Amino acid sequence: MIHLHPSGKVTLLEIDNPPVNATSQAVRQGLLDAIERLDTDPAVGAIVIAGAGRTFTAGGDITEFGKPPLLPHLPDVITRIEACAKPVVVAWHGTALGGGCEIGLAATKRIIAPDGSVGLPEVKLGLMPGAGGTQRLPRLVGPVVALDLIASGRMVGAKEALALGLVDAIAAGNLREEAVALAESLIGQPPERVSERPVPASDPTAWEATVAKVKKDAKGRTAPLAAIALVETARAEPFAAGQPKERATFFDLMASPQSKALRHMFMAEREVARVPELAGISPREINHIGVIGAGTMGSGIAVAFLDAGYRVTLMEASEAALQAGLDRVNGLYLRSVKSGRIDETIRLERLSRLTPTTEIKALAETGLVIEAVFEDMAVKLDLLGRLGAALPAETIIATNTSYLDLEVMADALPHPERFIGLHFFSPAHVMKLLEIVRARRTAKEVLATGLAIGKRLKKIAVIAGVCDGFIGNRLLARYRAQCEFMLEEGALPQEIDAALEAFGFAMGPFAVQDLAGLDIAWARRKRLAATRNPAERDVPLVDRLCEAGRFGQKAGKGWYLYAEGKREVDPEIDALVRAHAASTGRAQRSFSAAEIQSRVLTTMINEGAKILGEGIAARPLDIDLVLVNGYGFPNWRGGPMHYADETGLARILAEAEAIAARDGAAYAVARLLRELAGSGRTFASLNASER
Ligand code: T1G
Repeated sequence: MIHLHPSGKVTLLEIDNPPVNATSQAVRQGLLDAIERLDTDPAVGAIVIAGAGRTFTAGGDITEFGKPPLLPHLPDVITRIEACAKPVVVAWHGTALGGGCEIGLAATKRIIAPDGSVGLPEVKLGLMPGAGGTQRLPRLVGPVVALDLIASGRMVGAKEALALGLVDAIAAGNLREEAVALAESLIGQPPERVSERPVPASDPTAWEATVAKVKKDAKGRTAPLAAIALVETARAEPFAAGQPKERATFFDLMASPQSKALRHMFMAEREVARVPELAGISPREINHIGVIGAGTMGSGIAVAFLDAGYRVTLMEASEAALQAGLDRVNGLYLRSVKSGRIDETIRLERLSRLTPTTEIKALAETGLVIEAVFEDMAVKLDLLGRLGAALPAETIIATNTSYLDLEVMADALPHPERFIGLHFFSPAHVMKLLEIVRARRTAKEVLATGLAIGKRLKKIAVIAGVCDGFIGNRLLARYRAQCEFMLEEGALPQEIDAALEAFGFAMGPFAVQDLAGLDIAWARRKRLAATRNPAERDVPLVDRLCEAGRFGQKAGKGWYLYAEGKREVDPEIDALVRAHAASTGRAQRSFSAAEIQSRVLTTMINEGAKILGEGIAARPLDIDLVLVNGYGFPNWRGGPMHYADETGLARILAEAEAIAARDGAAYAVARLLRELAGSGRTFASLNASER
């Protein structure tokens, strides 16, 4: 775990705990023992601490969290490092995160590799640094910068770290050799300790502005607010008084539901890629892909692939449509340059890998073709027939459909085992979620290739089976309908949106519909009208809105009025909703926010349980990832299935039974929910491989 490399009067202490040198119990013990030994060894004049492998350390071992803490505690180890009578230099490479950053803050000097980065990301796990970070960082870089870094959890690169005073030097060549030389130069000097420094004075306006920003960005999360209090403590009190407060906050947050949820998310994001049945199956190597359809979706997909280093052939039916698509792609890149995300050289390099075409045969040289044409089965079937004829038998063919039946599409293709769904979310180059839809005949190798592509695109790729709406849109359809049912029983759209926004959703469902455009839902309703089961509860309000030209934000009005982009409640909508509600003959009453939340969440959870029972999603964590990364579900609630466990399945079951009794067969209680609640088990117990 800890290796010692003596070099003259300097000893380099190396942390070696793959894959990311987390400060697990054995590392903490090893560090403590080594420091005590080196501190008293007369042959040693100074110490360097470095990390083996790809990174210095990613900090606290997340797999130990939530369990009884094991001795020695990291803060004590770090206090011992700082108390060392000899100079200690930390050599940061890769990522020095959390506890890894805190080790460095206790050193005499810090040196970083040019491509290294450093940060205190604990807030992303619903925590605060617990090993002195909140008390030492303000003393090193000032309270304003410290608060920004601690509350945002962002990592800073070497150059910024130097500019902020977070490091003393950037290595010009060999990091370890330069760290040893720096340590050597300090021998004999009494080590300067960060904890003994005063917190530098700060501009009150800048401080107030940073505090205000942190509060605004917190949006329901408690950890960022704790950052304000802890940096305030550092300003007001000596280190010895501040550290116990930091420690107490750390343990409070560790026990909080928010941190538990965020840790679940962290683990789920990594677990989702582990699909037991695909173990040992090698994905195909693909570097050149084709996209058909250069509308909003298609051009976003093309950009996502270009950004990840692929060659992309973009096809449209006509020159005019192709040009419009290219304009879209160019527009996205110009915006990225303007915002500083990429520079001109990168833009040109990415665009150089794009080949526009109107010829289907130009796609023959690609390894994967994604169709993103109009969402209409006849259009798709016609295209798939032509693709089947024009492409080699092994080319993987993917559809970006969000609702249509993949089995029907697969029938239109020779070699349907190469057919798969790659359901991107708009804007495709930004949104993290990718649903990978497996049809009945999809080959495992093709599925594994889909997952590998998702990883290269840096997306969270979740495998879903074929059903109407897959995982995300199927849940969405159900809970949206539930929101509309409440409109028939006395609630108003703004009340429902406010309740769900208070729960933590980025936007309420009616505001989201206005943003996306109501005509989409309307077109779908018209398409499904003929086959709709008349016994099923249905709310025709969207039809009324669209008939009145209220298509949402783009029309300046939908469920709300939009004056200069600002959302405003419209009395006309209140009247329309009330009149419709009265016409149903249902009893009218008012709804509390808690009631609205409970009904919507239960509907989501019940449908999630059905999806699990049917094998559409493999594990509850897959559903949690879809809702959080594609549908604005607050990550600090951990997704609907995690939330269900936290709420208690008995309570969820009772509400689900009430919904089923009122709203009919489509809302019947999921067998799995009944079974789990009945046997006192949780959804988490089905995340078998999650640690
Ligand atoms: N503990 C345990 N395992 C970890 C880990 C950690 N901190 N970080 C990563 N792993 C595992 C991860 O599960 C995966 O495992 C493998 O390493 C590679 O990770 C008092 C206590 C470091 C930027 O929040 O941000 O310090 O799936 O796939 O994309 O204040 O991991 O292979 O089995 O993510 O190259 C603060 C969290 C802790 C850092 C690397 N630290 N990690 O990203 O690889 S709180 C964090 C990351 C703290 C003190 C407290 C990233 C990464 P497997 P990966 P990557």
